[in-house]
Amino acid sequence: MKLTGVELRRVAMPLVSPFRTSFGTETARDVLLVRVVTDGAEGWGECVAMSDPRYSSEYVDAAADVLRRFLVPTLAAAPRLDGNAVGRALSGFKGHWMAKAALETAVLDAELRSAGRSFGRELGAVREWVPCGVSVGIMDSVPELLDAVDGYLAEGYLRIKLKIEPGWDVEPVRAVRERFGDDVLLQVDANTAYTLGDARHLARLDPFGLLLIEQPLDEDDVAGHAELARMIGTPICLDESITSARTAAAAISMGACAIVNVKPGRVGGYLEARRIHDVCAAHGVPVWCGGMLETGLGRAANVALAALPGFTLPGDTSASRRYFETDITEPFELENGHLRVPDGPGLGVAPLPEVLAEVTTVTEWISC
Ligand code: OSB
Ligand code: MG
Repeated sequence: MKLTGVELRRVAMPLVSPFRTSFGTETARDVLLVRVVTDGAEGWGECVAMSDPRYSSEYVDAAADVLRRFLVPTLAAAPRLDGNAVGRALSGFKGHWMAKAALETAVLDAELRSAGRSFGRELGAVREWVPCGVSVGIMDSVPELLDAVDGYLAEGYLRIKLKIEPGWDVEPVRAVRERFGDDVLLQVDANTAYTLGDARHLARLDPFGLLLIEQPLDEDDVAGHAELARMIGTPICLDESITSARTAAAAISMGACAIVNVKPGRVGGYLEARRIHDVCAAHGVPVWCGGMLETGLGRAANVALAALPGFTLPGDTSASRRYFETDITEPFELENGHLRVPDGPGLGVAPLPEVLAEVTTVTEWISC
C-alpha cells in the first residue's frame, strides 16, 4: 500500500449520562478519529485519549499534535506500509501509545478492507458473539447507584463493574450484593485511588466475592500490587500498569496481578493487545477487554479482540446506547447480554456520513 494522506477529525460526542470515576467526571467525549487514505482503500482508527491527562499522561490535543508533527510524516516516509509495519516504523518515538494505536488501527483497517478480511479473522477470533459487562460510574447516592445497576441488569448485562474511590467502596458493594444477590458477576475499579496503607480497608471487600479489584494503586507501583495481593483476598487485575506484553509478563511473574484488563487503545494497538493476550494465555492468566468509552469504530475492533480464546471474562464492551444517544456507526446492540463480532472487511463498520458530519468539530488533512 501507498499512503496518499491522513485526515485527523475531531468529533464531539455527548454522553447519555455523566461518567464519574476517581479521576474525574466525563460528560462528553472529544474523540480524535484518524482516517488513512491509501492507493488501495481507506481505513479508520479511533484515538482513546481523553480531553485531560487524568487517567493517563496522554490527552487528545497532544495525540493530534504528535500525529501531525511526527507520526504521520514518519509513516509517510516508511518504505513499506501495512498494519504490521506501523509499530516498527514509529518505534523511534517514545510513548504516545494512544496516538500510535489510532494510526496503526487505521492502516490495518485499510489493509484488511483491501484484502476483504475482517479484524476478527486477522486477530484470531474464535467466537461470533462476546459476553458483555458494563462499567458503572460513582454516583451521588446508593439508591441512585442501585437504580442504575437495576437498569443495566434488566438490559441483560452479564457483569457489573463499579467504579470506586475512598469513601465510595465497601458501602456501594454491600448495597449491590444485598439488592441483587451473590450470583451477579461483580467487580470494582479504583483507577489508582488507593495506597498500600489502605490494604486493611480494601480487605473489607473480601467477603463480597468480587471477581477482581482493578488497579487499586499507582500505575508505576507494580511491586506494591504484588504486596497488596498477599494482603487481600480479592484477585487483583491491572489496567493502567499494563502498557505492553513485556510489562504484562513482568507483572504476572512478580505476582502483581491474577487477571489483566487489555486496553488496545492504550497499549499501542490491537497487535500489541494480541501479544498481551498471548502472554497471559501462556501463563494461564484470564484477560478481558477494557474500554475507553469508544464510539462504534473503536468498539468494533474491541469486540473482535474480545472474541479471542483467552478473553474468558465479560469485557467493558457495552452497547452503543450505554454511552451515546446517536453513535457514529450503526449502533452496537445487546442481544442476551452479548454483542455480535463484526465479520465484514476491516472493522466491518464505517461512520454514517450524515451523523459524522453533524458531530465533527474540526478536520485536518495531511498530504503524504
Ligand atoms: O479504567 O477502565 C477504565 C473509561 C475511561 C477511562 C478508563 C476506564 C473507563 C471505564 C469505562 O471503566 C469502560 C467502557 O465502558 O468503555
Ligand atoms: Mg480501569
